[in-house]
Amino acid sequence: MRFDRAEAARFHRGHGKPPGHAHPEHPDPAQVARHAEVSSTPGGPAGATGTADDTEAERSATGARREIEVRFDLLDENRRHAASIRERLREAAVFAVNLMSSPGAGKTALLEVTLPRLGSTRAAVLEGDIETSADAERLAPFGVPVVQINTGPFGGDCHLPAPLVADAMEKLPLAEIDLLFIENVGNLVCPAEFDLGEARKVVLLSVTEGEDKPLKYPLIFRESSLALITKTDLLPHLDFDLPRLEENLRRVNPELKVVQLSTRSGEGLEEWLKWLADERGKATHLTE
Ligand SMILES: Nc1nc2c(ncn2[C@@H]2O[C@H](COP(=O)(O)OP(=O)(O)OP(=O)(O)O)[C@@H](O)[C@H]2O)c(=O)[nH]1
Ligand SMILES: [Mg+2]
Repeated sequence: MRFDRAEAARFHRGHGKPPGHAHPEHPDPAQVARHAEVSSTPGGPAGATGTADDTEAERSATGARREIEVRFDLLDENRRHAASIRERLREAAVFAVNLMSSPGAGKTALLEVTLPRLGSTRAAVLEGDIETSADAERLAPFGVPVVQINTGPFGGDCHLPAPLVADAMEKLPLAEIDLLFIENVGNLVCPAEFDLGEARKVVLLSVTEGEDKPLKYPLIFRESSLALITKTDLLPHLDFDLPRLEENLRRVNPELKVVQLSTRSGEGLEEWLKWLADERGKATHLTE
């Protein structure tokens, strides 16, 4: 099995799966670890250094080569960083929530209405985007620590990887924070695969996106504890089948809690805030 550098880069950017991926939705690090081979020097016996599952045809096709074995496991590396983040959050008693959705479903808008309503709970935000600090600037007026993470300079990942989150956390006064929101890069696929050490994953789906999305992109709905159906103020203007969406959500994840929410009308805000407080309470209890 070969996993060349182009493929590795493509996978690292979140645009592909590692070759030989046994279960496309629940990557197993052991399955992901591969050998990268770099053919560079002619000469030497064909296939002399080939990996066990090389076919004879592959070996003769590539000819003799000097082989550099590069063992890597991107998901495993992510998992290690996530475990260390989780430990740092536990030690500092910080409850972290990873907000995930398609671009524009309303993650930053949710934070804009949430931050002023947290009472004595001390919040901070990590803002993930490929480019720009626009979302961090939107949250600046709320007076909470906000760190923008841009994945653009690191290959343009369409999700936040744990190593970047770990670095960004260094800039936060964790001892003075109770609740950390991580706004992931807008994408309904990649963020679901990368553990960030968070306590809860929350997926937002706006009513303009279509009721079929849980069936088409199931992983993010399976991984989440809560689904916020956003922009419900727009429902009167849309041909959107809310019961069908709820049924699709249940089919994909019967345990998923679902809250309808609008940052415009205020629908669902109290329920969202209650969920946050309840879940934080449970997590604190678990770590004591
Ligand atoms: N009508 C309506 N519009 C909303 C609501 N929430 C957000 N919006 C609008 O939807 C657009 C996108 O909202 P954002 O909060 O920027 O979405 P986002 O998920 O943070 O987007 P990215 O960070 O780019 O992924 C903005 O124009 C918001 O004003 C809502 O409840 N109702
Ligand atoms: Mg945003």
